Amino acid sequence: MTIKEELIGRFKTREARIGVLGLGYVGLPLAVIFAEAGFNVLGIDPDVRKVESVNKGHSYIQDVPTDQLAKLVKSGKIQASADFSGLKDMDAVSICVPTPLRKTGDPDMSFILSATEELANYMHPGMVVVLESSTYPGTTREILLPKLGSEKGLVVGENLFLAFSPERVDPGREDWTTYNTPKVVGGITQDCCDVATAWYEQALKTVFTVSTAEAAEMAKLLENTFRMINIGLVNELAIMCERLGVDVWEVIDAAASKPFGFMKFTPGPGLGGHCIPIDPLYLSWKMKSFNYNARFIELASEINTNMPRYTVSRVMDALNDHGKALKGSTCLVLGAAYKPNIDDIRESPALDVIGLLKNKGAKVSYHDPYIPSLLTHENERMESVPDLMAAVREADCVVIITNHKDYDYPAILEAANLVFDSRNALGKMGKNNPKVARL
Ligand code: SAJ
Repeated sequence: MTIKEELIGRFKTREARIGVLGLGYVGLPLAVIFAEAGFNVLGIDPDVRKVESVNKGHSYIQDVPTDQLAKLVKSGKIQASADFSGLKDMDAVSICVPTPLRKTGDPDMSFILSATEELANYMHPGMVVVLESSTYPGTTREILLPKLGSEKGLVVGENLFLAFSPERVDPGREDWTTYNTPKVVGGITQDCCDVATAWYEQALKTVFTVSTAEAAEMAKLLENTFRMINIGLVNELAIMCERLGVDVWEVIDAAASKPFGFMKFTPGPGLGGHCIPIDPLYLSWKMKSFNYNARFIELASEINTNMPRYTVSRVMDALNDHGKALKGSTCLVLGAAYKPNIDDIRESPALDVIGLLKNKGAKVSYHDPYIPSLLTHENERMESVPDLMAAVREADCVVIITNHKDYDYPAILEAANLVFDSRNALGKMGKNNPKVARL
């Protein structure tokens, strides 16, 4: 029996020991899904608070119910540690670490590098490693393969199996979950792909295989670049419609009535989250090393990055139309999370809008039912206002940035002096309403 056959057999009997490196919004759900499939899972994370929380059976991830985690921890199916040495007993390891941008806008590979270097200390023949972090094409082959393979005396495709499988977690979504979202897998070799697929198929509903790790890395970047560019398109359309005196929301709804050949995106105050504004820049950065300028990505990024400033200029216009200067006016920002109905504020355009409003001399407060407090880009701590309706009544302008479903928009509109609605949260109530300006 070859090492490949033996390893695949251990996945089928659930004897294989699974390691998940990184217990964030991708890693913890993945650890749970492997444990639910019957594997013993060791979660590794340098953040001891996460480790302690998991070992207490307490979930800190919106998509992982605490009772589900507690049951798996109690039964011994899941345990967590901040000590990487547990990896020496693992047969299979998924790496789910962040891939942010540096301040310079270049990829920050430090998390992948440190995870790989730690894992390299514990590599042994007969291991499969799958990288899940969104990254530029070539990362698995150029960074992980040497450090986990040749430098450790292992031969990829024979006693080391290495693959890439992009995470597709959409925090807060209930229809598409870690289990039922099709999972793309691409290996350094076909045998690598076979082993990684055999592993993932034990726990996930559908695995979609591609011929190389690069194809899998690129598929993920296409998914998110597609979104970023189309959001940039509708953001520019909003700017054009305002110049033309046309209602961009009406135009988009009309275009979306086309049952084929169109996909609806909506404009907003900017692009938030840890995927969409960032992943495409990993691709444009990589292409620079091929002396290729990814113009669509650069242009869309420029438009999206400018939307907070454009939004503030429109708030200024709205106040002006009501005989008020932005300077000295009270602005209440409604919704700080980067998208509706979640508690994640990473890269949220609300932070940019708050900073820009303050720079213009406005007195700014915010409310968000999911974000009790936040740290502004200027490192100022702000708390969500305790009495929403009082704040609405007192504000010279309510600025809707994130359209959480929790808000009573008719009541807010009734109580407000003026509303700038950057998300069409008010819908028809906001159209041709003298108290409402819209993106
Ligand atoms: N946004 C717009 N207009 C739109 C859609 C989004 O302005 O039409 C803004 C959002 O407000 C947010 C940002 O873009 O600030 C990103 O929104 P998103 O809906 O793309 O949500 P994300 O960042 O959580 O993206 C995730 C991604 N999932 C993964 O990377 C695994 C993405 O691939 C998913 O397609 C997306 O969720 C989804 O469909 O919800």
